[in-house]
Amino acid sequence: MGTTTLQIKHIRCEYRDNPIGIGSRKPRFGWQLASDAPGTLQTAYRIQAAESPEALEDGPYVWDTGRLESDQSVLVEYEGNELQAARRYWYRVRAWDNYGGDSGWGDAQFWEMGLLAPEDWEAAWITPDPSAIAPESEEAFLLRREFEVGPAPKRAILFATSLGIYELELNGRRVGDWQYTPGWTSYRRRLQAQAYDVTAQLTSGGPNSIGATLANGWYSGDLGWGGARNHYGAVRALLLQLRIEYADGSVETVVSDANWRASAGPVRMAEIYHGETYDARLEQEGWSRPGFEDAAWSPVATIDHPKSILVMQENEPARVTEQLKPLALLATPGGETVLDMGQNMVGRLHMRLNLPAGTELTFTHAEVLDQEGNLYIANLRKAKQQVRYTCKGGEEEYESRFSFQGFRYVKIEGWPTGVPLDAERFTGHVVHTDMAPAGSFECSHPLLNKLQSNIVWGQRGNFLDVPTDCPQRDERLGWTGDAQVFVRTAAFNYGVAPFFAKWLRDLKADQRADGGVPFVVPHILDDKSFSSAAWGDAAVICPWTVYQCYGDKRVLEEQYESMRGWIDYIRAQGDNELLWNTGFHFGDWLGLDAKEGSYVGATPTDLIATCFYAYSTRLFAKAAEVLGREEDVRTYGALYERIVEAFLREFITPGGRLAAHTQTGHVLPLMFELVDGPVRERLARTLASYVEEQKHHLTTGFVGTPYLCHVLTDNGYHELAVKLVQQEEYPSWLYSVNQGATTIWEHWDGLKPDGSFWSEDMNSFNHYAYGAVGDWLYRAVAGLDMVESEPGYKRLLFRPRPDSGLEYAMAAYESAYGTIRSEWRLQPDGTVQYEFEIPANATAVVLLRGATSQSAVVNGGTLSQDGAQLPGVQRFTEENGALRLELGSGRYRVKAGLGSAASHAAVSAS
Ligand code: RAM
Repeated sequence: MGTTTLQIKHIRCEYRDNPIGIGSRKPRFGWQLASDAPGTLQTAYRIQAAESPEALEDGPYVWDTGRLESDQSVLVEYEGNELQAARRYWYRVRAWDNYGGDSGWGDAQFWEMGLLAPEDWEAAWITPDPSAIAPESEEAFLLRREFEVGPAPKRAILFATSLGIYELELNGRRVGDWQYTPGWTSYRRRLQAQAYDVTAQLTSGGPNSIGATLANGWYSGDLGWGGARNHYGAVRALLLQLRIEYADGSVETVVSDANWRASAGPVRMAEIYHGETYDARLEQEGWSRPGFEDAAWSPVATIDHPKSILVMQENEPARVTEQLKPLALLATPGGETVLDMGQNMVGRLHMRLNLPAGTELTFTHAEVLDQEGNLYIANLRKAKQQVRYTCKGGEEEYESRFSFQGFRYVKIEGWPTGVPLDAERFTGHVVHTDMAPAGSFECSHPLLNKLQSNIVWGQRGNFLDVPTDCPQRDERLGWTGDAQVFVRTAAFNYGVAPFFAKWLRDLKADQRADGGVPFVVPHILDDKSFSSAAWGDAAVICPWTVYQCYGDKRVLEEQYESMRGWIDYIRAQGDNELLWNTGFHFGDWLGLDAKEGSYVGATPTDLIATCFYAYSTRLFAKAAEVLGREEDVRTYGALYERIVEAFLREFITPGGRLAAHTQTGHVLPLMFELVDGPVRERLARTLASYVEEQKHHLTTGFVGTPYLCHVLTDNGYHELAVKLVQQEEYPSWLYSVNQGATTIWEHWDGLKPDGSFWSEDMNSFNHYAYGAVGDWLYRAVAGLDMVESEPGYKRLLFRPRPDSGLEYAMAAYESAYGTIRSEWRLQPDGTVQYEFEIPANATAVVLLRGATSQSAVVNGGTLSQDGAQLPGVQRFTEENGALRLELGSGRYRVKAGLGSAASHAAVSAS
């Protein structure tokens, strides 16, 4: 035992605590270390896994790494005996550190495997007999079955999936709290199954009953703005398998088969876009409990549907994550009764009612009120977002479970006159993929803090199993471009590795043989809706970003051929393999410099396409390097160089001017580092002058906006970037904030200064794309970043910029290693107080512009001659007008001067 207090905590399997239903045959493990000693690094670890907690003590083990000298504490891959379907494994982890500390064994954890192969499924796909219930009916139908359970079941796991959305009940109680299962994937090739531990819900030694409700959902409901239904098929079906294990090791299985019964139920209509119609009088008391009389129910039919497409749930499930109380009950000038939830949210309205039986209520959901203050629904296009509820009488509770709405306001119709309407009876249930909250950003500017909140709400509203463009109109699709621009910001706010890993597998599944990438994933549009620059680049940028933010190499391995496919696709376009100047592109979508009547910004699409081609090729070459694919490193590295040369020849004049006079045109080559030296300086200067000429306004659209502030900051114009983001007049981020936005808008002027709206055909008030400025707030304003060569926040880069016009900024982030924090605050005496937090087994480079080693005070001590004397401080140097500290884990308070603006030359982090 060493002298330190090394502890092991937060032990995870595949990003989760004690998960069940794991589909990977090589799950990965991670843990965090805690220690009082600054500069703690892991030097070795040991993992043991066994089939019972007892066997963890002295075997037999299915895996024992022995003591392994390694600093890896994140995503350590299983390498033991072959794992068996539906089996639970126990594991424990121990670590040693650089001070000789030994954590001892951490608490025993488990993970449990799901069904792994088609043969593991004994169940049959079932659907109501079509002669009794029409397969294409709008209603959600019910399926049920009774079964016997022997005495003292030890463990019962229920596996289920469906064509359509299902919800299960067991003995009258809901199974789990997951919403909209099985989620949305490229259903033709991939369908997720869920696993639920229902041991506690079973009645031991007696009759039990399962009930399932099955609605259309994404599978067979209305999807896409064309009004088409049945994208994946017209027949909904359920596949269910309950595995009951007894103490003596025997196993019984209850499956979906021809013995089930079917019926219509209270959900008369349920659609993702349109809402739900529910007649509570049609509820059948006790339908999912044993003993229910189902003689009047109809038989079910079994159908053929492949089981080879089944995968276990890959990302976190969607859940109700927050409940909002209405802010107000409004009587609008038009005479409407409207609940104001105070927040543009996604999910559904939960209600407690006590009205006469047969009362019919209608709830219409909307994002905004119009100029007069009445409900505005024109921007929903064909999506009805309407819930109709017929009361059964007495105290009753309801929320739509097979449809979700994007809304802040709800109009209530049909409330009986004379009965007071109490807003307290309504609650907004916020639903999204239950990603682990990760980051927070705060600064001295209240409107920027509101912007950050709006970005987070935009993410919550649009990360409902798939990264969607918007959650309210007849769209709600996995637009690749939107996901690509937002992924880095998303990864700051929440843990999104499983969420993107899943979606990227769908991208790969829907990618064409020629490498073309659909506009939306899952792909449900027509055959032509493929392969726009900056949209298709999601195939490369998203996996790379997940790798960067989590150090997750598997996502690169899995997507590698998909990434290459996209590059090769571009290369094959037109007759010049180095420029991309053919085909359809969305361009700088919604750029303000677009011609009248067009959505495509003024930046030439071939410039955008070639910039992204270069960028994706470079990222692919980097991925090849990470995975050790030497030949690809050479081939694609050389291709990248040639694309850059071709780009320079085509778009930069011999004098170093860019041939496109737009902000976005300048942003891209700077951001993607296609220009260097004097050309870089000139482009940056020109970009800055455009922003100045526009009086600190942007003109950028989807493609330029995410990077605009970054390139200003990185090229010596940080103050200008801060001015830009503080701009309150239209067009700007804060314009919408001042207009009362609680989410990010699709258009800079979704709501115009006079209260009128942008055109109703495309005006979402919950579109996260422009929220992509969030990652700049974290990285550039608060200074929380990482060194690219040690991804996943193994080596941090703190580069705070107090010389910005703000007084204070703070960012915190829950990394795989633990909490990271960067904070700075201007002091009345003109110095800056910095605070940094670095978790164990991570290190940091800190760059403090204007600070000197003579005057800086670190945790109350001076650096003086021998920096190593200060605990945790490993090295310090002064370079390019900045103090550079290398720190080990721990908490640091640094007080330092700010220097003069002139001393703030670009400082690098290598
Ligand atoms: C709109 C979507 C999305 C965008 C595409 C090009 O329909 O809302 O945000 O990526 O167009």
